Amino acid sequence: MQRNFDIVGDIHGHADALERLLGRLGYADSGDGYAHPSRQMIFVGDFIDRGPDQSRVLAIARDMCTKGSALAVLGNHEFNAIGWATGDGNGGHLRPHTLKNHTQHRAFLDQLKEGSAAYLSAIDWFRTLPVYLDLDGLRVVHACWHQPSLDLLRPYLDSQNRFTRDGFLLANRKGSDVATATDIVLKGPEIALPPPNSFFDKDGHERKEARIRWWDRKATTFRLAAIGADPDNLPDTPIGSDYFYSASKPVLFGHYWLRGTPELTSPGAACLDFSVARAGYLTAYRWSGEMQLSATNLVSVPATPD
Ligand SMILES: [Mn+2]
Repeated sequence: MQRNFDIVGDIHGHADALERLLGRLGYADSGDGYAHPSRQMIFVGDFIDRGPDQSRVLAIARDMCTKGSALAVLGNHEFNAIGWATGDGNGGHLRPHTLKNHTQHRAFLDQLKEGSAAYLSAIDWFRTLPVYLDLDGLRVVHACWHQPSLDLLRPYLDSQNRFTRDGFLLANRKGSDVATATDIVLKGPEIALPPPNSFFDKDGHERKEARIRWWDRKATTFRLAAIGADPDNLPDTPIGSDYFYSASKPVLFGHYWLRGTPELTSPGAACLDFSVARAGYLTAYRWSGEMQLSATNLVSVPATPD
């Protein structure tokens, strides 16, 4: 039987927006968690960090996953949360407790109360999330579907595409093939700009690598493909990368903090992160078996109701 899915972008602790979106999509909570009579939800990850109601977001999503009303994949923020909570065997942690890492994770640590039963339970749940879903007619991943990276990760994932214990350790070992592939899949590919080109990101840091619009097959030059850089500062030279998605099965993903009114990024690859955590939109795609995605199937709610 054809399964119908509503795929939802990054939530980052915005439980009110999630509940409004669930309502818009016809999911109701009759006392036993949110469910839809004929559809399932899929979360693209990044439930946590930044937003005000992270515990409530986790309660809603986890309950839906437990009861079969939803599926979910691992986001880079959950990956980082597991690393923050996991010892490295030398008195430190897989994700170092630096000021920068703490700042990024602080709202979660404060709201869940680091070390509490609720906190440990959330980390345990994150460990059960698959890196990707390859379903009948549909693919879901947090940041980028890149088959060579997914193939490389294969030995480090279990039969349900979750990191094995050793796989997770290697994925945190900077510079390893496994860590590089994990970064591409959970954070998206970056390509070195031809020297001497560089640009300054939103935090004022000079960057010599650019994230690219891997979902847009027409974005063939640095100027067209780079994200977060002023196009005038980028060369008009071809990228020449294997990151562009060309499979016939559509892929849905989040992660990219896109701005403005939600729109379809591509008929074969749709980003669903329209920055609910920056006063944007929480966005879903209502998928009912189509091979070519359509903008008419996007459903959004604003971060705060009008
Ligand atoms: Mn992300």
